[in-house]
Amino acid sequence: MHKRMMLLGILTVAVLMLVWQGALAATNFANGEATAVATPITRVHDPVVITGSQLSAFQGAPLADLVLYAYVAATWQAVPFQIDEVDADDNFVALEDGVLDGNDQLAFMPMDAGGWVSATTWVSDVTAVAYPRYAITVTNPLSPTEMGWVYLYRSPTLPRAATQYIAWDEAAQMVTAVSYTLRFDPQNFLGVADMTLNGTAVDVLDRQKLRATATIYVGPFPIGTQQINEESILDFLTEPVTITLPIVGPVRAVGGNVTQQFTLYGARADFAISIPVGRQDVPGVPNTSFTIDALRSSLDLLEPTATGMAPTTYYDSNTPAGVPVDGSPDAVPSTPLANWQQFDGALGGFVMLTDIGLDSGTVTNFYLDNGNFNADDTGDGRSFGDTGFAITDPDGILDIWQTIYFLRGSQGNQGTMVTAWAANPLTAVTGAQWFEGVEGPGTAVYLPLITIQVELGTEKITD
Ligand SMILES: [Ca+2]
Ligand SMILES: [Ca+2]
Ligand SMILES: [Ca+2]
Ligand SMILES: [Ca+2]
Repeated sequence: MHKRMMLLGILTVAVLMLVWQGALAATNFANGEATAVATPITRVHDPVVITGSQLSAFQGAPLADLVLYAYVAATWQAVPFQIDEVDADDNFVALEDGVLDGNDQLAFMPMDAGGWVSATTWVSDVTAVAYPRYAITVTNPLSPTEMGWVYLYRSPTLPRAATQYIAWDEAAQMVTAVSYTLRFDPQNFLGVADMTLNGTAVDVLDRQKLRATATIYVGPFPIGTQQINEESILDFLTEPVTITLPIVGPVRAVGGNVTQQFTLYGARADFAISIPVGRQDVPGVPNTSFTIDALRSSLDLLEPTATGMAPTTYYDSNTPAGVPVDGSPDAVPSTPLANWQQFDGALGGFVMLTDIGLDSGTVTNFYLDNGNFNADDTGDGRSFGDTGFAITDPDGILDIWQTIYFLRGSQGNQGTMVTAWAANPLTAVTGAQWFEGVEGPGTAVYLPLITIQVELGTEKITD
């Protein structure tokens, strides 16, 4: 009985909201605006990604003819966006066929979304009005009153946005994004060499460090162990480790190959690496094989007092109060596995989320803060909050997914919030519309869909 009453209450509020939404739209119509404004979306790190299958009216359209706009302060504004082609093997490619199909991806940033406009308010462009457009409703599931709208038009003549959130210099092996730069040094070692934060010029990172212990076998017999680091691993790799990013901006840079994938945004970087760690033949050496017994990947800062990052604090899901990154050792637990790790310094910081897939093996947290010089170490020979993960006795295929969210400085512990961002991507609903009130499929249900989505997200209804 109580349940039914609650359900009735939900339906009543939903219907009331439909009426209210209709009244709002009508009022704006009377003022000649035909627009509505929601609470703007406050998230700036995560993109909105829509697949071509959500844009069925544009299937087969030349990608060069599609252009994204938002209605902001009563003006149509071009929105930075890109449509990346994905081939039948799910790989991002610089050029597939140049036309939209189901698995191609439209990407843009939520803070570029604008207000809602009625289906009769269009850009002033002769070509655009001859085709349908897509109204795309973006919602922040962490705060569902935060909504925004963008409109995807088909027109080769509508101007494109000039803003770039990311740029890649292949010769310098350096990505320059809104909130960070990363430089790689493939001639000398594997991994990230330099990192700057929030428009400052100073490198805050000593380098990414790799450590591995391998056992070498001749036939079935172990003949010794070999220590490998981010420098010596170059001797074992037959492929060059120079990074190519065939897809670059304005919203993201995407690249990689079967074993490693990069997706870099203005304030977020995603890495995915897949490598075999079971027993393997040593290339070019008959009857010889090796196993990986231990593996570590970590990011080691430069001394914070020297880079201007001091005070820098390290946090992780086991260490919520934080410890100072000052070269003096700290008590940071190696277990249980931390689902996030964070640096917070004066110039900025980042939260690193790591997910590891392995057939067998033991994964632990790695953290080392020790400013004493160690002649056996690489880089500057000292460790300032050297942070990452370590694996012992791995077997099978090792899959590593890492996402780094770059933050402003002196924010304190942001781990829970960033973890929630990663777990709750922005959602997008698409609806095709036709000019001059010509209603195609989707238009008729567009408004009610939005309204119901708004309502189901509010506290009042679920209470
Ligand atoms: Ca395509
Ligand atoms: Ca460096
Ligand atoms: Ca310390
Ligand atoms: Ca160091």
